[in-house]
Amino acid sequence: MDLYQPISIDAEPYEFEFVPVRCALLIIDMQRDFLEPGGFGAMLGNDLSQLRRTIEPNKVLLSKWRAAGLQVIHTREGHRPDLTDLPPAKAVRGRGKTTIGDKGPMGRILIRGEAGHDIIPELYPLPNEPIIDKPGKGAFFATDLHAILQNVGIKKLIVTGVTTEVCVNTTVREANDRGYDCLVPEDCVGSYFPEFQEMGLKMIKAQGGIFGWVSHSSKILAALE
Ligand code: TIU
Repeated sequence: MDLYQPISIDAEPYEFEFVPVRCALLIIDMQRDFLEPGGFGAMLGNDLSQLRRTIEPNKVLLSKWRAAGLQVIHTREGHRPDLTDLPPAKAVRGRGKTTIGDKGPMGRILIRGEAGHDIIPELYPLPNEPIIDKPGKGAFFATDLHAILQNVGIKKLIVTGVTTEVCVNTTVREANDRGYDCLVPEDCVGSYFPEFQEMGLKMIKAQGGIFGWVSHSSKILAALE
């Protein structure tokens, strides 16, 4: 297939069109701290299995996207070891006994350089794939993501990762306001809460695609054949 020609895939609320070389796969926060026991997600009392089902479809999509030679970008939520980029409000939110920066089974919770902060081995970035370290929920806040997308000529995003209603939704909304069209494959995003998974996706595609499009990774894979 010609990666410079527009392709169209089935999506809601209507078909999503993109030129492959102008579209990046943006994988949000597939970190051990969210997907493995002992991390931030578990510390908040969440059921990790709801997120782990996204690993396999992300793996397949990532491998296909890489094989086509297309742009991949990863994000990680986390903070500097000295915590100077951690808003005090975020540090105390939830009134938990353990908080961001405290020692957990995978090192200091959500701190850059610690084992738990890193991306799960199944989706580990290649050296040529930018990793955006973000202190917030949205991937554009206090990062160079927008500059990178502009520099490499990206106009549209396929956004996957965790969690659907938190970092994925925040990032899609930020991207939408900056002029990017976003497609979210529903099997590649996960929430700890099934009702938020459903509503998080509905909110994106409602009102004619107010924030973006929703589809399934099988549609993207088929289009790349
Ligand atoms: N707690 C929760 O659902 N999510 C986060 O804290 N971060 C992301 O979504 N990555």
